[in-house]
Amino acid sequence: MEINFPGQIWSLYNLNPADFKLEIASSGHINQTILLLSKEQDHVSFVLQRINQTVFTHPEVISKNVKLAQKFLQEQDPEYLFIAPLLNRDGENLSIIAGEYWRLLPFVPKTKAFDVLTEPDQAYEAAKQFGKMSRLLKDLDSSLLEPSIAGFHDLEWRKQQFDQALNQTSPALQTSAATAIAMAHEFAVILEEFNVIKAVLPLRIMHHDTKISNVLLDEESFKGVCVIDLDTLMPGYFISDLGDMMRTYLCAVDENETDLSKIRIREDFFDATVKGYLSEMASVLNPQEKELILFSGKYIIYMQALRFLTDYLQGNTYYPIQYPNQNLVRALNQFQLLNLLFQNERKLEELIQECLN
Ligand code: GN1
Ligand code: MG
Repeated sequence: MEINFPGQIWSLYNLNPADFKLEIASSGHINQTILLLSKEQDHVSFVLQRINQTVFTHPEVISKNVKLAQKFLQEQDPEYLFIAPLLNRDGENLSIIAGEYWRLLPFVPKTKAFDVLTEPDQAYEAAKQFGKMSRLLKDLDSSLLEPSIAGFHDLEWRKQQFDQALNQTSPALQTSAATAIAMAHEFAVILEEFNVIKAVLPLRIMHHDTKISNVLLDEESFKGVCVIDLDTLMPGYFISDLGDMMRTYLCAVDENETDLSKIRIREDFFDATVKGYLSEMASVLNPQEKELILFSGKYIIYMQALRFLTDYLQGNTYYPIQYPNQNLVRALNQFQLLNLLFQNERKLEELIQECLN
């Protein structure tokens, strides 16, 4: 695939094109990501990203949120590794070129991002990193940050989008997705619970995309180093972050797995995830929030299943696909994980109690 980006980037960031080789990064559904590999050091030095403006209609909101968090953290915890975009020649963390939004991020050497985890310790470390960021930001007024995507984790809105897509889709897609559609209705109790609890949940500054590929671990020791992808750092509920960890750390296969029999909840990973998160957030979360630990997984996994299914019914305009019914497969995959969360509920609640004590 040809790698295209505006030539002005080089001078905007004082880089010499002759010093780098370019590569396309394959992970991530939303933004286009290009790796800049230093020819001299033979490793990635920078990550160049073009922000998807269909998804992020106001990229300057991301920029503003990140700046606010960065300033706060620099003052409060100067040691904390916060991966913000680099400033360009004009002192901006976002470069607007021909109507497109670009940013350059530093690459953190000797780290690795995973798509699935192989050791519970990795889950502990990853969960701890996301918990740590929320803990360090707990005294920054969340109302100063703005949503970078309106309604992003609003389950009610996601369900409405699904209902609408279902009404408007073709009979053929309604038939091929019948099993997933039935599950979307069956699990709507999660939405009822969400509507009750959201009234009591405090707004905090959350990451909102804590999937396992968004945290960097040391490539040798697997100790947590930092979190990445701050596009959705914005006000929200803690269930958004802990829930997406459950969605992506518990299982040995990811959302793209087609063989649903491979989807299993690894209890030791569940335990490690909750422990890692609480190692930072136990002193921050209130008693009501602590009762919603398992609910966080139900909420996010259900929402992700709905989002994949909605996209399938709408003709795959949001999540890129490699084969025609991939978004349906992803939805069924997530519903299977959700089924297992319910089936194992008692055991998982016991584990949570042990973690809290
Ligand atoms: C998208 O940015 P990326 O590809 O990590 C999505 C998340 C989903 C995730 C599912 C802005 O994340 O909400 O959980 O895909 N991000 C956006 O893999 O929609
Ligand atoms: Mg993202």
